[in-house]
Amino acid sequence: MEKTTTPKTNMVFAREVKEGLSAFPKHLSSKYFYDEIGDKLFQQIMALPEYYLTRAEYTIFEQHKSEITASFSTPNVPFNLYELGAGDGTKTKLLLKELLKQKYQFEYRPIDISANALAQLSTSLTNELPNVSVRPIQGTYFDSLKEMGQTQEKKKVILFLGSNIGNLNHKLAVEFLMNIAHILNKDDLFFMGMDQKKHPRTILNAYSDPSGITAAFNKNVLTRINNELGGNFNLDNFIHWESYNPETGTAKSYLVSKIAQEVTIDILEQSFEFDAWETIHTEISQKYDDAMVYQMAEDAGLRVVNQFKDANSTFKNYLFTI
Ligand code: AVJ
Repeated sequence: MEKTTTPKTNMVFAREVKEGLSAFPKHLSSKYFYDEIGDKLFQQIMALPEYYLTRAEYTIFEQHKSEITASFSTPNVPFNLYELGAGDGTKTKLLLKELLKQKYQFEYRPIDISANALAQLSTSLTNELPNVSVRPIQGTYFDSLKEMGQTQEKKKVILFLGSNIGNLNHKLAVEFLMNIAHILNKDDLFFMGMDQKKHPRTILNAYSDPSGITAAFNKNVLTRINNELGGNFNLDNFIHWESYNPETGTAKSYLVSKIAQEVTIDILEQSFEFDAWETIHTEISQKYDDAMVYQMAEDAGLRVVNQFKDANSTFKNYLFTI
């Protein structure tokens, strides 16, 4: 009989885990934090008192929504509003409301890898903002960018919020921005949220909450290896550790092995040795300043045309064109 309860083995996941745990130092990608459990943990992170990012960006939208939407377009120029990694849309709804109020002609096109997340977002928009026309796109950033580039249509405004770019290292971030530059036409816009350098303690606290939710989020990659690849990680044998380098603006998350141990992953038919206090690097969350942003834009063929910030410059949203 077919086993329908076992999740389909993700071969890309298996290959990347094998590579990451065979490397020195060991690493795993933060993109694997996000499954149904991981999505819920991230929702809880956004509600933590220490995790200032979401609230800061929300405040920027509340305080500057009319200037922000006015910088996107005018009521007589219709456009498509794309959003990469739309999530639950709490912040975007503020902008959508304002666009409706100002009688802009637009279609909202949220893009997400998770069909489930898109379905939930569509339902909540139908209930809360029935006058917004919504056409979701299910897929990876990469595929959807390709699709956007091929369809020569209306003006486009692309949103990439929440400092999601911060999960990419410098080289990958510039490559990503180059892909954006490539699909933008003359009047198109790219609107991106980027967390800013600030007191190192504030940043460390945002990624090491005493309630342990961030630790659980980080360890979710091990849970997924256990469930989806037949691993036998004992989560209690690892601690979550955060570092922040104020010189580079890079926050890094690690899982640190408390003891010497061996972990077996059935699907890989392989065991991996950990020395006591050996690390697995799992995430980077880059913090920016204007000099960095302007340099990255220049390297990618983009131009900063506007920026919006909260009172303490905790967080900024930059508007780019080609
Ligand atoms: C969703 C990538 C913006 O890096 O701040 C939150 C993910 N990791 N706490 C971030 C995250 C740990 C978050 N991003």
